[in-house]
Amino acid sequence: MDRTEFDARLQGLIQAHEELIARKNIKAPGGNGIFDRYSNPILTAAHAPVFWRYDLNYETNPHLLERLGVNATFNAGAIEFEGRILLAVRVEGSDRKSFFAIAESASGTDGFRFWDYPVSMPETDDPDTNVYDMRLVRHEDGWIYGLFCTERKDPGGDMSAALAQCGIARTKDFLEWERLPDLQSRSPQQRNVVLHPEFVDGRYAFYTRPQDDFIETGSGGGIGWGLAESIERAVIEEERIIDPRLYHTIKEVKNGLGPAPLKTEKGWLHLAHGVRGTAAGLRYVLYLFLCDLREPWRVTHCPAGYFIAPEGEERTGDVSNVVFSNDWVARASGEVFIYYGSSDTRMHVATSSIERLLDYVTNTPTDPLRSLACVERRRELIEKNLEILRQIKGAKS
Ligand code: M1P
Repeated sequence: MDRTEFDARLQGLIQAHEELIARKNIKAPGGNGIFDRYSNPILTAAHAPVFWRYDLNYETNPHLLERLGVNATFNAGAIEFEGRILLAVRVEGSDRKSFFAIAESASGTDGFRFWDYPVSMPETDDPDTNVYDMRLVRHEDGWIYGLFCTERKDPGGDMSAALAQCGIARTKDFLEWERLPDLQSRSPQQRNVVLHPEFVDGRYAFYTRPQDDFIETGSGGGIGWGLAESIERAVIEEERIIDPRLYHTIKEVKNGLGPAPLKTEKGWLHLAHGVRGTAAGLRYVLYLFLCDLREPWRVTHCPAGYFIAPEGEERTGDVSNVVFSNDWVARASGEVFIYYGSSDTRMHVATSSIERLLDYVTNTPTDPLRSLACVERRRELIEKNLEILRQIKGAKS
């Protein structure tokens, strides 16, 4: 490639990237009243800056080849910071290693642009092989915490055997990160650990997801709860399951908390993922539940079934049939931005409001766990609705 061709191709790459970022995102038509999807993903691998991927020097890269590919951008932490929305995105290189990078948007629904440099997350004495799925929490102690999964090879296992634990870091500006020791608990593996934003009995409170194996939760599983005296050396001595797995539900195989809960007048509002097995593999959906304000470990409402399930292009990707959320943002207006990854490939946003979510979570019946009970409940609704429709028809004639 001569210099003129090189320059033209580079201009083309930069222009295509700018057009992608400038693309407006609008609410998708339809919807079920509970939340609104947006038409486009908010982040894809193609949103990674051109200068992260290509060597732009003609002398060292005369064919303008991509040197460091990006495979996917998904499962982001999210926070409102100085009036803008920041995402701590899980960026996965083509070498399979994930890292965090901050993407920023004024609207929260489009225009996300990565900061120039990804986060260089400090390591502990035991270096992480892979880090991912950060939950951002503004804690009442004054710090912003990022809790994430840190994965290392299991020295006792085969080539794929890994150990997952909870990494903890904190920041004030998303530029400097202080890494703290990993969370210690009695479980051999931990993923989907979330920090509660307030002290409970003067201690740090964590939602956990104990599991026996890297993929399988084993005999236990479920969303757990535990307290630690300190965050500088976080140790959970006792873990109790507050939201267990259940036979023939959306969370039969496993579940895990998404973001830290939102404090509302009716309780702590939670978003979580539930996983069930199918002949085509695992299916990940999102669900909501509510916990008591004074006893955040006590579930008060749990609507049956899923809140968001993969749809359309969300269904396919590196790990298909997955929606996964690890953060949401409640704005002062009551609007809620729900950020979720689809099929371990891209990021989306859906919007709702605290009012709509509380209506959904407090008025949707729980799972009766039997087909006949489900039919009877649906018949009651049909009967009431048919009466309303008869009245409407009568009023018209
Ligand atoms: O591949 C689907 C998801 O699998 C894991 O979630 P969980 O521990 O609940 O099974 C995580 O690796 C997550 O990042 C991923 O999206």
